[in-house]
Formats: sequence, C-alpha cells, structure tokens
Amino acid sequence: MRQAGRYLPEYRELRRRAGSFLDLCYTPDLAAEITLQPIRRFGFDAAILFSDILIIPHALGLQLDFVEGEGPRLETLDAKSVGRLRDQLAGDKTRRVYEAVAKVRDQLPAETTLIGFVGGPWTVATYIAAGGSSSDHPEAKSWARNDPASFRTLIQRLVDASVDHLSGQISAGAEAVQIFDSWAGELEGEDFQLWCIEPIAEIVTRLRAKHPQIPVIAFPRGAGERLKSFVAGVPDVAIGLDTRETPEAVSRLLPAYIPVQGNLDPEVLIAGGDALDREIDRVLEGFSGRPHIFNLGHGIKPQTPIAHVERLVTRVRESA
Ligand code: 1CP
Repeated sequence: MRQAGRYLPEYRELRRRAGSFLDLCYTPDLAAEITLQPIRRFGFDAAILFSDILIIPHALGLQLDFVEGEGPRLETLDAKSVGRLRDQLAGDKTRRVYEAVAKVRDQLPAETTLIGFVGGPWTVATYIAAGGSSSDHPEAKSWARNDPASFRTLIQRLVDASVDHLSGQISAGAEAVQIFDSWAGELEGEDFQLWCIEPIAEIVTRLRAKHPQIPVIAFPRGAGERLKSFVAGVPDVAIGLDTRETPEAVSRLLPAYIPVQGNLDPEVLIAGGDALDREIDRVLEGFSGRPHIFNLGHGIKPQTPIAHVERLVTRVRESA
C-alpha cells in the first residue's frame, strides 16, 4: 500500500539516486526494481506495482509534483476548469507504467501474483479539487454539492481513465487489480452511493467486459456499516478492510463467500513483540471463516522495523 517502500533501505537508496518520485514511477527499470524489492526480502505471495494513484490525473494533463516532506502538489480544477482534462490518458506516460508491469512479471516467481491498481474516482477527485492532500476534503465536497453536473463530468473522466489504465496494466501482465478509495468514508448519505459505489461499479463492469476473469479488490476505506451496500452495488469484488473493521461486523455485513483482505494495524507492526503476535492471531482467527488475504489495514509506516515484518511473515506462514 501507499508509501510501502520507505521502510526499506534499498528503496531509500534508489529514491535518493533517482532524485524525484515521479522519475521512479516513469522509469520502467526502477519502478520494476522497487516492486521486486520486498518480494526478494520477504517472499510475499503477491507484489503490488510501484506507481501512484495520481498518475491518472497527471496523464490526463494536470501538473504534478511530489514535494519532499510535504506530499503531492497537483494542478487544481474546479467547476469552471474541469474541461481542461484530456479525454484520453497520455500514452507517453502510461506506456512507461505498462513497461514496468511487463518487466516485473518477467522477473517475478511464477507463483507470485502481480497486482495493478488505480485510486477510486472520488479519492482522486479530492486531490484534484484541493490541489493535493487535504484533511476533510471541503473542496471536493462543496463542488459535488454546489455543481453536481460538472462534478459528474470529472468523475466520469476518472472512471473512463481508470478502466483504460487498469486494462493497460492487465494486458501488460497484472493478474489482479485493486481500487483504493481511501477517502470513501468521508462521503455521507446518498453521496456514498453516487460518488463511491456507482463509479466503482461502472469501472468493474466495464473492465470485466474486457477481462472477464480478472480478480478485483476494492478498498472503500472508512465505509463501516456501508460495506453492506457497497457489495450489493459493486459486482463480485473482494473487499480490502481498513483497521477499524472487526471480524464481527464483517460477518454481519458481508456474505461468507466474499473474500476479504486485511486488516492488521500498521501501528502494531511498529510495536512488535507480544502485541504483534496477538494482533496477527486476531486477524487470522477472525477471518478464518471466509476466503482471506492476510494484509495490513493501511499503508506500512516508514519507521517499521524490518525484523517485525519478518516475524509477521513467519507467523502467518506457520499458521497456514
Ligand atoms: O518516497 C516517497 O516519499 C514517496 C512515498 C510514496 C510511495 C512509495 C507515495 C507518495 N506513493 C507511493 C507508492 C504508492 N501509492 C503505491 C505503490 C505501492 C507502494 O509502494 O506502496 C500505492 C498503491 C499508492 C496508493 C496511494 N497513493 C493512495 C491510496 C492508498 C492509501 O494509502 O490510502 C493514496 C491516497 C496516494 C497518494 C499519495 N502518494 C504519496 C503521498 C505522499 C500521497 C498522499 C497521501 C495523503 O494524502 O495522505
């Protein structure tokens, strides 16, 4: 998940040499190398492509910079300027991402799954409306409320681009895809249906028309009780669970055939020791009644000790 590489010295070393985060994303050899680093070290069952959810707005023509110590800085759009978005992804940018996918697939062990991804349209829209990260997304919320027609234009462009970008990653070698709607929990009332469920449902349906068998994992972070309406509205997806979801709530909200991914607390991975062992067992036992992909409930933190990740892998493998 996001910022996964930063706890690894080999990532920090490459990052220093490349100069900028975007150079890493757009240099296929480097993006492939970073994707492979944690697999070499830990032998996880799946690798997630090194890239970012903001590559889509960048390839739709918006300026993007990742500023050291600050995060992303993105060209801002509003109701009047939404027409500035290109209607197609710029091939010179996306081609480099697909090249990285193909390079990773060539070098990964056959049994390791390669996961491609995009951000959920709502989450990407929050960055476009705010020009970067924001805490409770007032810009996107007021745009959606005050001018829903132009906000829909924005979301629709992002849906179209997401279908194309996921399809490009699959054609290049991604074997499963994930949709990160990190700020879904901020949507209230019918906005959750309009801007989280419906756009993701359209992406999944159109993607499956091209790639009928592709496994899709959706991560509507903060959905809580609304996981129930999410799986009723989005066809045949696995659900990425954030740290707040409990096995009890999940068994009440999601039919037992629906696979889940998650949801170890990244803070407990930093703590280690008995607390970590207990948390690993809680996750393993809690989700043992359904298909379950062991994972964290959100991105791994830069200060995470490598020995704790090794411990986690050993304990999860021993339980299998
Ligand atoms: O070296 C650095 O400082 C860059 C840190 C970094 C990394 C490693 C960013 C900046 N993005 C990434 C990679 C990334 N991002 C991946 C690839 C897998 C991995 O290496 O971890 C993925 C899947 C993402 C997804 C992503 N980017 C999300 C959705 C998932 C989540 O964590 O909620 C989001 C919201 C982003 C935006 C983003 N990218 C980077 C930053 C600093 C931010 C802003 C985060 C915020 O607003 O809080």
